[in-house]
Amino acid sequence: MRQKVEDCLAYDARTMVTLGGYGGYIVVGFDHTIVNRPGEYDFKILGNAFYANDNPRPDAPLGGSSEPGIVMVSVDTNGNGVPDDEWYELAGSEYYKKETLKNYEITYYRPDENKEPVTCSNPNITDSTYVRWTDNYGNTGYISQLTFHKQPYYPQWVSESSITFKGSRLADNAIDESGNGSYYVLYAYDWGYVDNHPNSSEKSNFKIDWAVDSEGNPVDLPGVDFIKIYTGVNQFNGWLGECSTEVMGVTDLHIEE
Ligand SMILES: [Ca+2]
Ligand SMILES: [Ca+2]
Ligand SMILES: [Ca+2]
Repeated sequence: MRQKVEDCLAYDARTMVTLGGYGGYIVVGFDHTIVNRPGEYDFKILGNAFYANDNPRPDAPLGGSSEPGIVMVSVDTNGNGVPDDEWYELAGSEYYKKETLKNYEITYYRPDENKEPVTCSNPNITDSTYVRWTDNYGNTGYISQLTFHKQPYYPQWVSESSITFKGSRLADNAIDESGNGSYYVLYAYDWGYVDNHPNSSEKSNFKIDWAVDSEGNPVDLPGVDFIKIYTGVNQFNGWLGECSTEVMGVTDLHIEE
């Protein structure tokens, strides 16, 4: 799977990689350090976000298909070429808001392969209790299996029966504007998230200046060697499925050619 993902993204291949539900992530590296030019955008992350054309709500804020992913950056401090160094979150527009949960932890449980699917009123959902999750705020829920995606959802390269992800959790961003489940609008956050604004937007660019440590203190990084992106919202949106950040590439904005 690692090789498959690399083939999707490396050398500007621009093939979409879907990170899955909250916490699903990818780490990318480069053949050089992405330099931080203070005050300037340093890299762009491509997703597949778009704005809605037919939002029935007048004067709605920008939204459509925004599935915000949170960005972390790292410096290869120990020089071993591997991302085993400290990570810093890029504090986007939601970072300091009280609705953003810090130190969020979610655990997903491997579905029993003999599990009987549970259907519901939505014909696009083949199993509404497919992958169970619990979090450290006392919530529990399920990732539903949809007719559109027939592959196993629980990572097949993970041998353990459960898998835990930790990070910041953004507030839910989708609203069923139709009231009947037919038209969800996934609203964009202002800035600093992946798959949140269209690739043509400046708001799909990132500044290394936004990096903060685990306590939320700004850190001054001369450049970064690794970038991690994870799905930052834990929300199920009916026939669209779970909020799942897409990545199509990462570009150093300081390289001319
Ligand atoms: Ca910069
Ligand atoms: Ca390292
Ligand atoms: Ca998307």
